[in-house]
Amino acid sequence: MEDTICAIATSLGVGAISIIRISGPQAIEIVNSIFSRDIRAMASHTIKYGHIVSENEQIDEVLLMLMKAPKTYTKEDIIEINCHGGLNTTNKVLELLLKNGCRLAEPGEFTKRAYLNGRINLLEAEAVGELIKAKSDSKRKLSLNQLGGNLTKKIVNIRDMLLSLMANIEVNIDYPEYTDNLVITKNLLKNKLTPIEQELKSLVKGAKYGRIVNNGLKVAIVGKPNVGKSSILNHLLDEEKAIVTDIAGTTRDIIEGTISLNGIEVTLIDTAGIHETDDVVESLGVQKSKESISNADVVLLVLDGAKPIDEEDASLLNTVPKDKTIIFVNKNDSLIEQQIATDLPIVFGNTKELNGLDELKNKLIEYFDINNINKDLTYLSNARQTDLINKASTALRDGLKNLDDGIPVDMIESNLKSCFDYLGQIIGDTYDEAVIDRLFQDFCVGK
Ligand SMILES: Nc1nc2c(ncn2[C@@H]2O[C@H](COP(=O)(O)OP(=O)(O)OP(=O)(O)O)[C@@H](O)[C@H]2O)c(=O)[nH]1
Ligand SMILES: [Mg+2]
Repeated sequence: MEDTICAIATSLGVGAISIIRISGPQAIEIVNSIFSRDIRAMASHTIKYGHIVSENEQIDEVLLMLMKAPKTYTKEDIIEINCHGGLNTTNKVLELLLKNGCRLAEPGEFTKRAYLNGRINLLEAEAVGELIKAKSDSKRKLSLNQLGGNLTKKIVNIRDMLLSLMANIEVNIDYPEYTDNLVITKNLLKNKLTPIEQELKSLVKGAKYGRIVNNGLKVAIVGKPNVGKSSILNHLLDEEKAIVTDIAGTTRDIIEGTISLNGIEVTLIDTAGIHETDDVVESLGVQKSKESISNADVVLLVLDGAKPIDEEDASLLNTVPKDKTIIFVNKNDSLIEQQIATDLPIVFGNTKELNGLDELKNKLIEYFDINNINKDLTYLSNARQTDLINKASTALRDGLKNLDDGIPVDMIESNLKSCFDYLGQIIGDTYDEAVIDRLFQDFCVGK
């Protein structure tokens, strides 16, 4: 971090203004050497008008913003040069900075410095990256809330409670003769850990919600041929995306489309009808349909309501994963009386009179608790955070279980320590350099 880094912070292309950002100990000195006015005595958080010059040639007319350490994004001296937009001018100013001692910043390096200098924690740094990429209101709010600090506060509070319990247990071990210290008994520890377990559980549940907001949901539409899978896809998308005919085996490959359910991105995946076939192309399609079942968040198993359940339907009803399947009995415009023996959620409808499709959407909203997801939007979200909160929660649960199994209080401390460490990794209090490097590589240059 002794280097002074620079990068174009705005997207490169023809535009009114481009911003070049410089951060580091030599920022003022380097910019001073290419600016028409002396900025060494310039007050912090002010703007100066002038020209970028190289060997007496004016390169551009600019506004220069100076922010002196430590009240800056990186906690280092930062200068932002507002130059005219466009490739040539912007690149020329950047080249001059590089020639005069700056190094080109790596992706996310400004935010990495903000984190390493203690301006933001790792959770907040990740939120910055997500905020820039956010393409929907929900994603934007999720990132903004992570940046807002409430989650950090929750995690810091839990860690403080764990730390004070661990310290108290240590004191009990090291100074058993001091009777005025609070003695952590099994019951006392259980009473203290139970609310923490609840809090961790809610963070784990929140992380599931956060993942849904960030990654959306995948719904695989499966069933035997000709039951109306592609018709359902088309109607849900409100677009003639897939070919529909009365010939069984019309769809041979995966066809995808995306809808928004109360702000959550839902990818609908139409698949080839699953059945035994000798046709090479069709059987490859069937293979893909089966893969879609394993990759989906929910499987929509479509049955033909106009015909009795046959062996192929029965076999599918048996093989679909019970924990993530909804049944849609299609063609109820010509429904025959029949009983479908299943405990799975079931919706009846058809694509001719457009019956049951709204109910199906509501079922999906209910199934994934989408209305509740949207209420709060203060969740951990990415895979790293989810993995760590799961581990933290498991460590604490293990501690409580060990207590119940009669393991002495002082031996529970290692469970508490694991929980404490996993939570620390979420906010980057303890960190692994490789993880940090990988994390910032996903950022754009200039952030
Ligand atoms: N009566 C009636 N016919 C329907 C309904 N939905 C689809 N169909 C008809 O059923 C036939 C098959 O529809 P598709 O949507 O192509 O069925 P699929 O499940 O995608 O078929 P494959 O791609 O071959 O697996 C077409 O002739 C549709 O018009 C419905 O709700 N009622
Ligand atoms: Mg089809």
